[in-house]
Parts: sequence; structure tokens; C-alpha cells
Amino acid sequence: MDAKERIAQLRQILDEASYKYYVLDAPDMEDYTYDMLLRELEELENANPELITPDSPTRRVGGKAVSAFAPVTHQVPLESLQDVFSREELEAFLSRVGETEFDVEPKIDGLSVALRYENGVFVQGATRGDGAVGEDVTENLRTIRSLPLRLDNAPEQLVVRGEVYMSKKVFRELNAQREQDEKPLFANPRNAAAGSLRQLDPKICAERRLDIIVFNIQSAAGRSFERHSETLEYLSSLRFRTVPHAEFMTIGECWERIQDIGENRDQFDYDIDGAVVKVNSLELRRTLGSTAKAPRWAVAFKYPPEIRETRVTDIVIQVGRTGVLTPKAVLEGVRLAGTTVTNATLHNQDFIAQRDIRVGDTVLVRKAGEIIPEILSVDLDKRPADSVPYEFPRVCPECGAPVVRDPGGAAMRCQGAECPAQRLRHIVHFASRAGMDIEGLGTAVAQLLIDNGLIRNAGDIYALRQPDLASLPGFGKKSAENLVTAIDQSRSNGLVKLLSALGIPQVGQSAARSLARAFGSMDALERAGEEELSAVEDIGPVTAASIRMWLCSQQAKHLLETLREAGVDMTYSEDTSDRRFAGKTFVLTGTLTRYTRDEAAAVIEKLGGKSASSVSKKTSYVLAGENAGSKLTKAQSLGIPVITEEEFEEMIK
Ligand code: 0OX
Repeated sequence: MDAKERIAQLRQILDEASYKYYVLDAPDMEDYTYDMLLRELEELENANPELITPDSPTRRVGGKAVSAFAPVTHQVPLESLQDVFSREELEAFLSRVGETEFDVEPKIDGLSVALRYENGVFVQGATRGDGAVGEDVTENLRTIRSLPLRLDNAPEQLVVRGEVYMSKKVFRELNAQREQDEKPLFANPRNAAAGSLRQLDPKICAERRLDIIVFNIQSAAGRSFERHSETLEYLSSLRFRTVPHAEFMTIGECWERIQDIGENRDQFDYDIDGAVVKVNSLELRRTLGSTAKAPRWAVAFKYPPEIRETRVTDIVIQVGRTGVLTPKAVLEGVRLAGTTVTNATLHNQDFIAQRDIRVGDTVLVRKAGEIIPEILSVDLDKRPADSVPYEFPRVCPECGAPVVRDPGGAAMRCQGAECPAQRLRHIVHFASRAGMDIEGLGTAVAQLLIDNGLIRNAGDIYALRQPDLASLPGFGKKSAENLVTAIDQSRSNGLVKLLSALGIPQVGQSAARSLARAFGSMDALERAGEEELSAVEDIGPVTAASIRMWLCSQQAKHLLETLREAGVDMTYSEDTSDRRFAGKTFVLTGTLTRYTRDEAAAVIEKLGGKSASSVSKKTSYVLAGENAGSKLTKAQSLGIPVITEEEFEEMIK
């Protein structure tokens, strides 16, 4: 078999496997086998680039990024639907149309797109836009595994309309990952799908694992159909994933099906935002035609938001990775939007206080799609006589450390230096570049050490020995040795790095530097009162209070004791030999590429200079990175020398 034949064969096998996996949801090939065959195809295509075609399964990983989406005029407009909100409105629609067969489908809550196939090959896909003109998102659509890149026995020209969505499962996984990465969460699967489909780099879209379900033939050259249901069956035969559909004659039956879809919406792997009722006869559709806004032959039934009454049986607190205490209401289970709801978020202390939500209260709960259920109101008439207002805990339920409200925010945060809920984050921060700078001790390694019971807090790091590490998965003798050396070296980092590593709320690198310089040792700092602390340059009363609070806690005392015993240097020694910047004040602005601003400030201060945040006549230099804004303009107007990062490097050499 030559390369060309093998390529054709591999594509056939891989397409078949994808179809079974993504469309039929009935995989019959091991992932490993699939990956091996795909790799073989990639290699053959790399060796024979002239044989690469856009419909090859290798093209789904996301090709070149684009700078903008080109407009696409839809040959057949993508019409929108008229909404109905009650049985009466639905009946009015059905009787306007008259006696005929109706088709009922769930309304997938995603983004409508049109897919164009030429001679069975997917050539272009566009968003709905305003229905007349959309945007070319072909490369992003190509990454969707349930979208066939080529069709067998298809008409020369075929345009199909469908809905791109993110499955509820992928949505949950994506948000869980984003939470880990401390990235903003998507509000719902629809927003996540929209954000993904609008990525200019299709590689990002590929990672988002979108799905597509089709529900309409916009045009099919040379083919004619009598009924909508027939077109859906035809699309299935072309191996598209098609919308679930059922046909009915009477209002009662349609209504029953709509109710059934609503009550069982959790069975779908996508969120729905209604049900669509369509005239099945295509002939009748043509007679009915469309208004300016929507076809007269279809409506979307919108389910009322589901609200139910239930009882709060408990209020529990979860401690997040950043130490924030989030209250949650435990509820007597109620069926809502197809699932049994047993809890609702209470957001924070203020949310509970404003509504005076108490254990034992009867409440109204709402759930919409993937959104976490929420309490709408309390029925005061049903409040038990002996109920008491909820008291937010003053200590962390995980570790017993004091809980403090974020200055200026609503979040209540555990101050525990050794809180198990925050353990991983604390340790990773401790070892990070901004902290003790222990190379090789990132999130994955820290998690591994915790999971194997080798460390429980940052202090335990110093007790790690090479043989403990060498036996861990992913570690060898050499890497274990390297980590132990890096840990050893960090002992002599000094007070500045240590203070910023400890994760004291409000204390970052620059406050750490001021504190170290002012007190000279941890001992002296521990003895300092709030007043003494706030007398330090750059330390305000909030930070001073926060430091005092932290130092008082048992956990902090224990952690500092462990570090002391481990021989960690807790003193500050100013390197006074080189004070070339004495008397000079720098203002840093714009994006620096070689340092963070804190790092640059540390260098300046080490050399006897100062860094300030605003430009004045007293400023000696403005160090301007990229996209420097008003500070740069001000420096120029005051005639203050502006230096680049390169020039700065020269100055500190
Ligand atoms: C959906 C969906 C959307 C056909 C012409 C006007 C509306 N989101 O699931 N639209 C339609 O139908 C089009 N059907 C659907 N199932």
C-alpha cells in the first residue's frame, strides 16, 4: 500500500472511530489505538505534505490563528424564534397554524452556526450574527469532534444549521481547572462556548472541547424533502449529531412533550433554554412564511424559572484554597430543573445577614441551568419560634485560626499559617520566586509531598532528606539532590525573602523589605506593637493590624519555631558596600519584561535608592517599560530623565 492509500485508509478508520465516540456516544476503539493511528497519519502527512487536505482528522488540533473573523453573508438567513411563555400562548400559535403535525425539540442553549459543505467537504462555518451576516469561524469549528469534516454521498452544496455548545461536564471541568489556575470562572456553559468560539487562536478553542448538534437544512442542492423530521433523519444518515425530536398532532401531546423535556432537562448533556415547536410539513412552512422577525411556523416555549419551597436544615462553611470562608445552606432535597437540589450558595456573611437567613427557615430556591441554586427569600410566617440569627464563625472550621474580614471586601478569611485548606497554596507561595525562591518546588511537587505525608507546612520543607524524595514518582537521585540543595540554600535568604514567603495577609515583597529594614530581625518584629509597626514607612494601620494578628496566632508561632529550628536565617543584613543610587528616586511605569516591578524596586533599594509610585520634581529617573502611560507623559513634561530597561541594566551592572 502506498502513502496515499494508507492515508485514505487511516482517515477512514479515524473518522469512523470519532463518529462512534462523539456522535453515537458508543466508542469502540481504545484511546491509545486512536492516538497511535493519528500519529501514523500525522507522520505520513508530514512526509507527504501535498496529500494534506482540510478534511483530514489531523486538522482538528487548531491551525493558524487569525487576527479577525471575516464577515460571511448567509445565503439563507438564520432566522430567530418567536418566544411563548405559557400554555395559552402556545395554544394560540398552534391554532393559528391549524391542524397539522408538529415537531417538538429541546432548545439547546448555545450558539447558532451555519456549516457549508461542498462536495461533502466542510469548507466554511459562520456564526449567526444578526441572521443575515455572521462571522467566519471555520477554523474553530473544525476543532469540534462531533462536526463531520467530510460526508459520504452528500449533495454538491449543503448548508446545515446547528447549535454549538459546551457540555455540562466539560463546563464543570473547565471551571474547576480555571479555579485552580486562579482565572475568572465562566458564568454558564453558553458563555464558555461563546468565549471559546470567539478565540482567534483555534488551538485554544480545540482545548475547550465544544460540541455541535444540528437541527436544520438551510439548503441542499438537488434534494427535496417533505417533512422536517425527514431532513433530521437524513442529517443523521450523513453522520451529524441531530437534535432529539418527536412528532405530534394535538396540543395536549405537544404540551406533554414540552413538560417532559423541562422536567428531564438534566438528562441532556447540554443546558436547554426552552423547547421548540415546529410545523413538520415543509410545504405548509412555505405557505406560512415568515414575519420580519421570525418564521410563522415555529415558536420557542420558554420554561418559567423553576422556584420551589424548601427548608434550610443547616448552614455549613467551606474554606477555599485562598482561605475564604464560604457559607452554604443545606436544604431538604427538592426537585428543581431536573435535579434534586440539596444545597444553595449563601455567598458571604453579608448575604446571610441582609436576608436574615436562619437554620430552620422555609425558603424559596431557584435553579437555572448550570448555575448554583440560590435562595430568593425567606418565608417569615413559617419561621420556628425558637430560631436564632445565624452567627458567622469567628474561627476557621478547618484549623481553628481566627477569621478576619478582608479590608474593604465582604470575604471572611482564615488567618491560619498552617490551615489544611490552604496548605498547598501556602507552601507553593513560600517556595515561589517572590518567597524563598526554592527551585523545583512548584504546585505539582508540593502536592506530591503533601500527598505522601512528607510535609504539612512550609517549615517541614527543611526536614526533607534526599532518600525521602528519591523514592517518589517522578523523582530520581539527581533531582532529589537538586531539590535538597535548593532548600538548603534558601536557609540563608534572609529576612526580606522570608517575610514575603510567609504569606502574612497584606504583606508583599515591598512591605517585607520595609519591615526587614526597620526591625532587622524576626525577634524584633515579633516584639513590635501595632503602633511601632505602622510607624514604618509604607506600612499603614491595616497592614500593621494584620501583621500583629498573624504573629499572635498559635499556628504562626509554631511555623516560625519550626523555621528557626531548621536554621532559617531570620535576620536582615543590608549590603551597604554599593550605594550608587543613594539619594536617587526611581518611578517604575509600564510593563517591564525582565523584572517584575517589585524585583526592580528591590535592586534599586539594595543599591541605596528609593522607588516611588508617582512622578514629581523630586523624581530622579522614570524607568519606563512598554505601554507606559501618564507617568511617562508627566516625566517628559517635567523634564525628568526617562530610561529604558536596557539603560537601567547598564546602570546596575
Ligand atoms: C436549538 C434550536 C434553534 C429553525 C428556524 C428558526 C429556528 N437551539 O436547539 N433553532 C431551531 O430552529 C430554527 N431549532 C432548534 N432546535
